[in-house]
Amino acid sequence: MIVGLIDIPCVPFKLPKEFEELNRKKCELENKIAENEFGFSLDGYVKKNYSIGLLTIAAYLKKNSINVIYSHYEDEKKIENMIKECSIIGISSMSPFLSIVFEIAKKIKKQNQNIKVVVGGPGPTNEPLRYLSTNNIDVAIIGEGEKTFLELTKNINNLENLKGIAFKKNGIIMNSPVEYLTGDELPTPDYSFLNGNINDYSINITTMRGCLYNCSFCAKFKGPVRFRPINDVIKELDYLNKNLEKNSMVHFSDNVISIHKKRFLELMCKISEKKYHLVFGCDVRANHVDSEIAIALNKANFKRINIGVEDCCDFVLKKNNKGLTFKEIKSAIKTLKENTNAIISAYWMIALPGTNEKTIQKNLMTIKEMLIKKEIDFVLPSLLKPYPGNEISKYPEKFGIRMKNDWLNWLNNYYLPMWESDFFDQKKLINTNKLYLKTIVDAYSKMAPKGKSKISFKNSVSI
Ligand code: B12
Ligand code: SF4
Repeated sequence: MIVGLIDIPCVPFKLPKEFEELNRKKCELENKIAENEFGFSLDGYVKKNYSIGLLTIAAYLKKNSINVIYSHYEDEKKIENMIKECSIIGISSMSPFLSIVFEIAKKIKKQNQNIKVVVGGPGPTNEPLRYLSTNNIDVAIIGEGEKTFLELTKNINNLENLKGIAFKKNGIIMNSPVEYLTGDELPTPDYSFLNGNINDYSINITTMRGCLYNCSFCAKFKGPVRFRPINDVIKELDYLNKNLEKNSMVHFSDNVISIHKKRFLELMCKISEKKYHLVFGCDVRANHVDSEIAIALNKANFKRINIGVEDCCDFVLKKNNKGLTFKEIKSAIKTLKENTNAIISAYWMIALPGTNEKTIQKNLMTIKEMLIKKEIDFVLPSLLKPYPGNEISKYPEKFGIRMKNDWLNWLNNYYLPMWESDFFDQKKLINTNKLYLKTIVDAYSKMAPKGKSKISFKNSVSI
């Protein structure tokens, strides 16, 4: 049997002129600051993307002797070939890409009605019925896909007993939840499936799955916390070090990389010993940062560390279940600044529930002040989006939010906010988003050296 896998990791967005200009400026200034003050370029973040989960599924199927054809959604030739060769085709989808999945599924079924079309990823996991609303999709996989997809290939005509799927049979049947892989079973992505040169891709890796927290705006990967064996992670890094050019950026996208401190320190120690020619980035959570952790990150050559700040007002953080105060987050940032040579960036949410005119002004002032005093290097703003799977999308009334747009139409209007509230209409959301971007760009302009950045940031957006 040959199985096809189609990846939709990222879709190029076209922004309205004013947003595009602000984003371009922001990215160029960030790069100039990175080059000037930290001696390295951010180009590792503006390359092609891939879905980590689809590469681990490909690896798992291959290990279990299933032949796999893997393709990016835009590679029409490869997909044509896939439709000729495969009896099952899986498509990976985040919620914003629903319309692309519908198109691909239609194309497959038009050419061969007998191919079973299966969808997985954060979109189908959180809204399986939505995906099954078209007759062109046969099965939605809910949650972790490796075990379920392998079982599906063996039981495609007998779906009743498969865990972790939804499918149609005289109505829609939702089976019992998936059985999760153990940490030791978590596969290493098989990079040989990527089209072309691995150096053309932004490399994101994960060393764990799951998260113990429940921030209102995050549609995190569901399931218990599990850790990949350190030796597997090191083998993956050995492979990347062998195949990536010197100084390539590898970003650890773990939900909470240092949640298990002893294991984290062991991993960092092994990475330091290896003396890779790569540079690393990661995301951290403030209550899992201390000086020992920061020193270990620095020793292991982590040059970019992103931390979730989200908002500087404690009541907003509380309302959104962040589980931390701004003082605690600021103290973690100070620890990172004092103990590393990395660029420290703050994820900052715009328009979280609880926001009012006063909190907007307070956030803008805090951002400006922290950037100018160099307490933080970059701010990564993100307008709230009720992605299916996060608490806000599950309980919009509790958070005072009304959905205004549908994910099916989102790609054409993606700069339009998906929601409104008593305080924010859509216009105010767009203007507030712009105000944050302008404040950040103004502060960067005061800090960045003059002259042009080496990189063109045409495709990089922050919305
Ligand atoms: C790393 C990451 C990225 C990377 C890599 C994406 C990837 N798919 O691997 C990049 C940078 C490309 C990315 C981009 C975006 N991301 Co992102 N990303 C993440 C992050 C931090 C980790 C994802 C991850 O590695 N999970 C681990 C792997 C193993 O899981 P997985 O990929 O989901 O795959 C498993 C299952 O989903 C399933 N599965 C997946 N695909 C398929 C397909 C089939 C056929 C089957 C059977 C199963 C299956 O099986 C896999 C293995 O078990 C999460 C947040 C988080 N904390 O989880 C957000 C997250 C996934 N991203 C999200 C979003 C929305 C985006 C964007 C679309 C928007 C944005 N944030 O700007 C952009 C794309 C922008 C654009 N211009 O197109 C949302 C998705 C929400 C949703 N309901 O869809 C998340 C949850 C963050 C959030 N805001 O809440 N992202
Ligand atoms: S934002 Fe981070 S800590 Fe919060 S739920 Fe998501 S992954 Fe977990």
